[in-house]
Amino acid sequence: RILSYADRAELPKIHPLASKLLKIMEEKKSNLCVSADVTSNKELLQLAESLGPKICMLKTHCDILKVEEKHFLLLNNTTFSSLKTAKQPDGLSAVGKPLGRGCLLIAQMSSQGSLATGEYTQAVVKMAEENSDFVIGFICGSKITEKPEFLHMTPGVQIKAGGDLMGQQYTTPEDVIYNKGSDVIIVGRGILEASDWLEAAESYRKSGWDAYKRRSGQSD
Ligand code: UP6
Repeated sequence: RILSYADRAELPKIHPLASKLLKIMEEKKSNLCVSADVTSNKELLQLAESLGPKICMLKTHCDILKVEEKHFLLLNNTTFSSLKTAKQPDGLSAVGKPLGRGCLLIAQMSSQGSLATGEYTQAVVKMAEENSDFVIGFICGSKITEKPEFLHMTPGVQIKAGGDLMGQQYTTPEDVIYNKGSDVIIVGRGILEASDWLEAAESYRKSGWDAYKRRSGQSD
């Protein structure tokens, strides 16, 4: 039997942020991260407010936000990536750790023809293992390390498998969590393009959670 999210939250070597996320997942019965790819701050706040109860994490794309109503520009200062980070993620860690932050490394991508495969992916896993006091996991398509301290988070998820015109490839929550052994599904348009956000989020939450229960051999 595999370790539950709750078990993993208590691992002796777990990063506090990973532990926090795993506990949230267990408490809210949600392994759903919504990708808030919206361009208005109002919509972003609405999303957070309405879908908050269904999600374990909200992923933002602050650089696409247009703050138009009040007539000012938005300067998106992503503290970590704006620092000198030649020796990633060592440089990040020095700044992020004291702030209680953690980082996810992109190990694989969901887009067609992605070059983030094979040796690159392996090098990323190694980098994570060597920096486990700061790296909490990966953006990836499937489980890439057996170390239960690391979180696997997967984009390119829709209830119906398929793709878009820009090369995005979709697999289902069931496939990602049950077959590929990932921990979190990252869903954007599957929810944002639905007529009812809340209903869509609930259906993704349920699929993701059911798949996790099935994987971990628990029935509820
Ligand atoms: N994302 C991917 N694939 C990756 C990494 N990141 O799709 O390999 C991001 C996208 C988008 C979200 O930039 O913000 O995850 C997926 O959105 P979607 O569900 O609407 O395709």
